[in-house]
Amino acid sequence: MENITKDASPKSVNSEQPYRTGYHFQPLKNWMNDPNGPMYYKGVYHFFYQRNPDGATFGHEKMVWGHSVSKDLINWTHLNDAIEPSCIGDSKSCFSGSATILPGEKPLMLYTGIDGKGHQVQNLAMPKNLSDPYLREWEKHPQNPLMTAPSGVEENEFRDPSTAWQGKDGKWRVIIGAQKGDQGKAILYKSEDFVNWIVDPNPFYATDGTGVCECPEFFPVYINSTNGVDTTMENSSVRHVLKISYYRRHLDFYFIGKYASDSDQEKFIPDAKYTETYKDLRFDYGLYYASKSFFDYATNRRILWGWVEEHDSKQDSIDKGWAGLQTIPRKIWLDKSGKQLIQWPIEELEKLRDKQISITGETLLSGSILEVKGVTASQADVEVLFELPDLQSAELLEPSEVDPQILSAEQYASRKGMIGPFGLQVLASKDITEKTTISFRIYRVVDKYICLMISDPSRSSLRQGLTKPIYATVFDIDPNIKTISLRTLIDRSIIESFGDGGRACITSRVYPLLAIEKDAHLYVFNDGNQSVVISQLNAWIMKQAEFATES
Ligand code: DQQ
Repeated sequence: MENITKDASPKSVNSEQPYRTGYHFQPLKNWMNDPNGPMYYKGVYHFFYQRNPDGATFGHEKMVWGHSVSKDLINWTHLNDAIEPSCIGDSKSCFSGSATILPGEKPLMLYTGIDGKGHQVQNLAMPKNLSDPYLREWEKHPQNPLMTAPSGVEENEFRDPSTAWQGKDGKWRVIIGAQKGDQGKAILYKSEDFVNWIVDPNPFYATDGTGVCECPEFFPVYINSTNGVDTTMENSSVRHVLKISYYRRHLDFYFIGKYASDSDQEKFIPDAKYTETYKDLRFDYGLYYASKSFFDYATNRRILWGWVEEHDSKQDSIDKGWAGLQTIPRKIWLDKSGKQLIQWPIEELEKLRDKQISITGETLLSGSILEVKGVTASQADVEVLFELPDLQSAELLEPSEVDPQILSAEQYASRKGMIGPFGLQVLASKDITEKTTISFRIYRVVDKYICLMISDPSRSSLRQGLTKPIYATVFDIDPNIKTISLRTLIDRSIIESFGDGGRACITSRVYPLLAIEKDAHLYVFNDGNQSVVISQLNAWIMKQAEFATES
């Protein structure tokens, strides 16, 4: 790489900026939101993202696409902005979009522009020089905008083209998020040449009462493999996933189902409808939005990115000079049950694992707390396998009580549990006045067992003025289960937790006052009546990822 400067020494950045992360993706400064157009091209991973070039808050009328490249999805070089307002289709902003790699290794970007009237329209951008693996320069198609809001779609609620796929008839398809009245929809367009697009009169997917569907995604997953698959694949070896970011709830939901491509009305038929209850499937039950995945054909993985916003104030963002993080890229695949996706941090992250502390076969009696000593726990990767007691002793719940919202509320959480809560206390101060708790608690419901997983930052900071919601989810567990795993990625102001091998994920943002740098501690605890055993715990201090800037 020529003309690369390493960004300011991490130490100095972090002592003034305790909440800047050590290994999660961040630009040098300013506001960042949605991941855009991630892809692999000629040996290089590309990551684009929504960015305000002028400041640390969302840039109404001036959003651009930031651009960074990497060989391993962990260490990054920031390049110049890739897509900025420059044509009639995007004079007021370049909003989110996706990459499609056409046959012959030709990457194209479909993205939303805000035009001079403030309307949302869809544009095409192409790399200027395909022999540059960094794809530093992008140009706009002269016919932009290629799509304006069709009838039945509001002009201000028409955005975020997905990655396109090719149907059996050879035509390209793309879905775009939209709204009419209170109905949210993903509308389908088709094209023979990627430039002239024709809207399908029937929505590909629609939900009443949801408001606009942002950042829709549509991709296949193998039924019997953890490998990823190209977006165009359509045969009996795959099922399809539709992801919608519902603006009104500011949450990402996904649906597994059937791509009815042969019927008169080409559409997606989900196995389970959106219910607006805890039963809806989500990639992450914490702070997480506008996610975007891509098929990494170099390693045959589908990799998912997600935006994690701030939970301190707007003024804090201005003072910090930045806002917004991305999760660690996660490999995703269909669970053997076919009923949900599984997620796991990409294995490249493990290169950053440094000093390791292990605990094996330690019993955690009721009410015990054990410090994991020797690990600077402000930047760590922790994996624990808990051995469970006999499940028969689990508390009984009525089916009507099975709701993570109810179970994580004070009234239930304050009751002493039988099996759990047990788990980790992370980014904790020495005296534990500050801590974020990630816990499991097992219940019996009629003839099955469920696990409640909670990420609770309510005591994460002595600072005032922070938003500290308790996040929770429940999932069924096998009645013969003997162990349950928890992996937590701790990185100064972000905590990403993966329960039961990636079946349930929860991300939180925290801003401790005491538990920073060397003063961040890590504990394992058990508050349930029954003992649990730490079958195996491994905690690694995480090295700093490299972030460089090309000048
Ligand atoms: N963010 C983008 C929009 C998208 C929203 C603008 C989702 O394109 O709908 O920054 O966070």
